[in-house]
Amino acid sequence: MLMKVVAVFLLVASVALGVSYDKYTIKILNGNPNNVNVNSSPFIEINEGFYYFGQERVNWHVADENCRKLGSDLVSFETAQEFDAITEYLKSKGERTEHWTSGNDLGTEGAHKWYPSATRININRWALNQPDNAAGIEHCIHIGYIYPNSANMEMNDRPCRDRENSFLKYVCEAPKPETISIVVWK
Ligand SMILES: [Ca+2]
Ligand SMILES: [Ca+2]
Repeated sequence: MLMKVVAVFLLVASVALGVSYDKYTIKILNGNPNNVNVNSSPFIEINEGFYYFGQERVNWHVADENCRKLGSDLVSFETAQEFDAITEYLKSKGERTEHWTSGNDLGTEGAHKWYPSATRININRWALNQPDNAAGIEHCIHIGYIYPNSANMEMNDRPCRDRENSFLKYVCEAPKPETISIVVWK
């Protein structure tokens, strides 16, 4: 009888020990909370996002290809704060030229979305009377000083390609970094 009790006790003890700790504990955090030194070149960190400013003047499709070659996409401004951070950066560099974003209504006329997330563009940073789909051929969105008297950079739709005003610089946005920490008992 005593032997049986001891055997049961040992069994319970071993089960208890077996679940008392995990050999590995994995934790995934957004961003780089421990400020680990990361080489993000050629992307520049602005407000916790990483961006590349393409200097060649190309049509929207080539700009999109160039960003994807870098493992990124044309920039999507999900928030007004992100838009303001990037335009402030360009301003600080004395940059007044126009840049392509990922925004377009190539899928459905009038339904302007960011690409490739297909989320509606809902920031209020359009230039006056834009997007106007002028001549029925403007389906890609860029930022710049749209009118001669524009005080700030704003958004406008333009022909994506094949027109003399379809060749612009561009902004790429890298995927958001995540930090994975692994705690190991050794
Ligand atoms: Ca973004
Ligand atoms: Ca327009």
